[in-house]
Amino acid sequence: MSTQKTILRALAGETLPTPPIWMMRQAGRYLPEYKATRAQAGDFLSLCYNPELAAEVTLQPIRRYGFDAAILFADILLLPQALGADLWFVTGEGPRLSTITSAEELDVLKPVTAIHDTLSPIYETVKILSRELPDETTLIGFAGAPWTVATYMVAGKGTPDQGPAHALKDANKDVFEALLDRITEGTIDYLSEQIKAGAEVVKLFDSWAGSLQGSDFLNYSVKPMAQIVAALKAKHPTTPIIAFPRGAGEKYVGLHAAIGADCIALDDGVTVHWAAEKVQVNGCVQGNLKSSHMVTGGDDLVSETRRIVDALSNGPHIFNLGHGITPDADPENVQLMIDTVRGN
Ligand code: 1CP
Repeated sequence: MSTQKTILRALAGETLPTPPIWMMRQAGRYLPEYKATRAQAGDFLSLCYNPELAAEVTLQPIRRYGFDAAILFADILLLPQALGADLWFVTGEGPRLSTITSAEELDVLKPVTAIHDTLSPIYETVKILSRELPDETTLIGFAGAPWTVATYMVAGKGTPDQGPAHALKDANKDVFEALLDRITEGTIDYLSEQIKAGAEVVKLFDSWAGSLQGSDFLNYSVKPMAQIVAALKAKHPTTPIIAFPRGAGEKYVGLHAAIGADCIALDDGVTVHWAAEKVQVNGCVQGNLKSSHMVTGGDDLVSETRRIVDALSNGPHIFNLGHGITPDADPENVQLMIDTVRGN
């Protein structure tokens, strides 16, 4: 039997009797111990840039639940900050950034080589984690995909329809594409440093891919992710990559090859049997359970979890939610999900 970590085996294409499991946003506000450490740090960004405390909150869900993977505690908006955007969080509302909507504003950004000045504490967190994680736990690094990061850099905040980024793309394509290129280049260097520091897998979050249609989806979601994957594979050929084009719908078909990813993460908008037939046939998949089950729990949680495990049991599968767990989730429901997956 292979001694390799279960997540790495699934990512290499192995079908396992029990899928390994981790959870998007597994370190977060649904956990009392997270809230305590965040209070100690002062605020969210201070927590992200404090390697000891960021490692601590990364480890909390591993200690509590024994997930098969830990995901580095950081945020996709740290790269824009490292590129020179102002970033702050408004309590109860979310992130705010200075906006980029013109060539002049784009010119103010720093060169990609400068990002490590800001991001070096993140690499330190990765180093601490690779020392402190249990032997069987895989360490996942991450970044936002260029389109999703651009939606925040253009609008200066989260938006329901990513309207400002679409407007810039349609009105000033050159500036929009130059911004995407800058983020793409920065993401390659950022993830490469995470891998050098000890990340064993990296994940690209394209949380807003679903608002791109037709050739825009190919040009602005798939293509930049494929560029990042190709550059990382050239430098780190053995590091598996997970891509999460949330909201891709029928466009999920063929993405393993189009992006070059070892695993495609599924949101909860696709039917699991459809995904088994159309997406998992091309490689490892992860995700699909509705995050709301972590709030409501009970028999529905158990039956939905079993349904996903069964439907994806004939190919490589990592169990996960279709999106991040929410602050109102009950930590006991997370345990129930894990017990159901592991058949305890
Ligand atoms: O108040 C708090 O403590 C902050 C809440 C929070 C947390 C816990 C934010 C603010 N970010 C994070 C951590 C985080 N973000 C992780 C850590 C690791 C883990 O999963 O445990 C990760 C992977 C992310 C990724 C992230 N940040 C994404 C992509 C995934 C997704 O959820 O779609 C996005 C879009 C962000 C931006 C962001 N950061 C925080 C918030 C509230 C948001 C969304 C803002 C919005 O669109 O309005």
